[in-house]
Parts: sequence; structure tokens; C-alpha cells
Amino acid sequence: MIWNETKECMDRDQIKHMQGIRLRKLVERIYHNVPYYRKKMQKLGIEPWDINGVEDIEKLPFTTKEDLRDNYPFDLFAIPMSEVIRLHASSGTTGKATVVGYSRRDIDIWKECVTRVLAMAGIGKDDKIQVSYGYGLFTGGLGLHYGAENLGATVVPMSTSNTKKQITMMEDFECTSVACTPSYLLHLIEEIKGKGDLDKVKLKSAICGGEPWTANMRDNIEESLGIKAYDIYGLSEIMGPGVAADCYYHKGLHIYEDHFLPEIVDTETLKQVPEGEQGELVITTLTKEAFPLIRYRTKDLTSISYDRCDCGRTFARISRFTGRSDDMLVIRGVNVFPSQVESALLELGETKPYYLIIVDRIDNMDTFEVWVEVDEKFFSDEIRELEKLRQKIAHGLKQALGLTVKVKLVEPKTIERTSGKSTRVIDKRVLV
Ligand code: DLL
Repeated sequence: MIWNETKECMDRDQIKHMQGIRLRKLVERIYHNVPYYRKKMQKLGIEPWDINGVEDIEKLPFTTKEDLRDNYPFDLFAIPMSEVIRLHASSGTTGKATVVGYSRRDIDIWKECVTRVLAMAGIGKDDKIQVSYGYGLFTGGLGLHYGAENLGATVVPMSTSNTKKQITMMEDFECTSVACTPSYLLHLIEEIKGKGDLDKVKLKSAICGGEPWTANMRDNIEESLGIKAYDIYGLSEIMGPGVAADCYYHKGLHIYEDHFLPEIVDTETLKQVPEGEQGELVITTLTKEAFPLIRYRTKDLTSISYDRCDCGRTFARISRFTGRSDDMLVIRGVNVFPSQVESALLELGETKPYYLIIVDRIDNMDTFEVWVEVDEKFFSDEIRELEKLRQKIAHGLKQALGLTVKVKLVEPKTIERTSGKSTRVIDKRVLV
């Protein structure tokens, strides 16, 4: 079913024209309502009327996660707080979270985008969708939830964790779709297979995203369950899930260009690269009211194609992501920057400035271990003292990252010193 053919199948000239009008309005709005953007534009000598269409986008400055941190929590909001009806947040590069606000219209547009994604995956009113993304400040749970309700499907709001209960609900309620990270779905599949209960699962589709995954992981999911697994992309800074998603043909993710203007730029020169070439995805939010972003550097690496898809949709498609241009890790759907670990350790004290993060994937679940060097005296003290310190650090890291962390305390000079850039992370997950 194509839910919104008129919007998703416009011809390219129409799309460009509409984006131009929306971009002009956006620039005017942020110039007048967000002092930070106004100053940035004035510094570059740009006035709102210099932006007449999408071809002028490169005149505008980029926005980065650091800009969001510098304006924490609300200084980039473009409407009064009385008009903001929801806040979400995700990890910042250090202690401070990235905060996002939504007006009522922003929430409606978000709902519509997710509804399109689900409709594109063939989900309708007769389906029951189990939402196993986290509910709360993370955008996954509520994003999928409202989109599915808007479509008229029956939502089972499971959120994360409690695998046994997840499986019971999936089987007893005869859910026909599930929305969760691909690695968690693989974990669920292993558990269900282990019980010999695969025939009790009535799924027809899965909506997977929130973390990088490979074509092999998708094949594994599709073949194990005999379903279609769709890729959904998004980031909280821009909106949440539903910025882009793939269709039945799995030939790239359609980006909702009526709301998001994509560019692919070279990570060194920051100039746009030609269609089909790899670079960093940069997004301008064309319609957002509360928290508009111009040229936001997502750090996600991909390429773009403007050809009409086999499904008939004309919105540009971005290819499966090949990685990130920064050091952000996605652990069980949670974003973690090594710098967050560093600042949490610094705050706790009692450790040396040497740590090593070891990431692995065991039984399709990500594991996150941190080795921390501590003073020799802890090793000569009673073992109880060492264990107390280990627990304190594990607790502190859990608070800071929102993630269970296995901590190993090691003696000074255990962690390899290098003359160049030190290796803070060993990621053993081979995404195959
Ligand atoms: O992960 C929003 C989301 C929730 C998307 C549920 C899809 C499903 P953040 O926590 O801000 O938001 O993390 C965003 O996760 O910049 C990518 O690096 C990564 N990511 C998200 N979806 C995909 C995907 C949500 N389909 C960051 N493929 C992004 C690869 C993805 N990476």
C-alpha cells in the first residue's frame, strides 16, 4: 500500500521548488528567532534574502553537536517554551545531553513520517506492532508508537528489556510486526529458536534501525522468520526515527525530502560531493518549528541517489550507512562517545587518565567493558577495597552513559601507550 502517493511521488522539479520555498521561510525564521544563528550568519555576511532556493544552501553555515552543547539546553529553540509540547534528549559528546523540543506541528509531522515508513512496510490497521525500542527520552519508542497509532495499527508498547516477556507477548498477542534494533531482533530470534517455538511467531515484518546493521544481518532476520525487515533511520537532533526508511525493494532509504533537505559532503573539504559518492550526511530541517537545524552534520557516512525507485517513489535515497566520521559508538541502540567515559572517570576521581573501551557482541547482544588504570595501592590493599572501587566506577559510568558497563581495574601501565593518537576503543563487533 502506498499511503501518501501524492507526497511521495512528486516529480523532482516540484520537490526542489517546494524545498526552496521552505528553506527561504526557515532561514527567515531562524534569523529572527534564534540569536545564535543570526550572529553566525551575520559573521559570514549572509542576510535571509541571500537564500533564494536550495542552490543557495552552501552559503549557510553548518551546525554541529558542539553547537548544540554550547546552547544547552534551550538556546537554539525558535519558539517560546509555552509552544513546546515535548522534549527528548540523547547523548552529548561529554556530560551534557543534546536536547530537542517539538511544537504540536512538529509532533504531527513526526507522526506522519513514521506512518509513511510503516505503510511503506505494508503495515496497516489490521496489524499488531510490538514496539521494543526504549520509551522515554530516547526517541525510538514514542516515535514508532505515535506513528503506528496514527496509522491505525494496534500498538503493543513493550519498550526494551525482559526478553522472556517480549517473546510471550509477541506469541500470545500474535504480533504481526516488531520494531526494535536489528541486533536485539537477532537475539530474540536465537531465544525463540532455543525454545523450539518459531512456529508460534506470526510476524510478517520488522522495522529495524537505531544502529548500523549489514545486509547479512537483514538476510539472517528475513530467512529465520520468513519476514521482510525494513531499515529505519533517524536521529534525535533532527526528529527521531522516520527521517528515512527503505521500501520493499531494499534499494536505499527514502529520505522525506519534504521535511528534510539532505546533502552529502566531503568530510575534509566540507563541499558537496557528486551524486553516488560517499560522504557525510548533512540535513536541514525544512519544516521544524521548535528546534530547526540548518546544515546539521550527522557524521553518518552514506551516498545519495535521486533516481526514481522501483517502487515509484521519487524522494532521494541514501544508501546503507557505512560508518561514522566521528568516534560515536552505538551500543544496544544507546549512543556513547569515548569522551563521555573520560569525563565520567574524571568526575569520579581515583583513577589514572588511562582507560580502554572494549566492545563486543555476544549472542547478538553488545557488551561494553571499560578497563581503568588505578593506583598501585589499591592492589596492595584488601581485595574488598578494590571491589568497592570497581563497583563505584561501574555505577558512575552507568549513571553517565545510561548503559550497564563491565569495569575491570588494572594496574598502572597495563594499557598500551602509543606515541600517536592513543587507542581508546577496541570494537570487536564484526558486522557481518
Ligand atoms: O537512534 C533514532 C532511531 C530510533 C532511529 C529507532 C531508528 C529507530 P539517536 O539515539 O539520536 O536516534 O541515534 C542516532 O544512530 O546518527 C546513526 O549513527 C545511528 N542510526 C540510527 N538509525 C540507523 C540506521 C535514534 N538505520 C544515530 N542505520 C544516527 C545505521 C543508524 N545507523
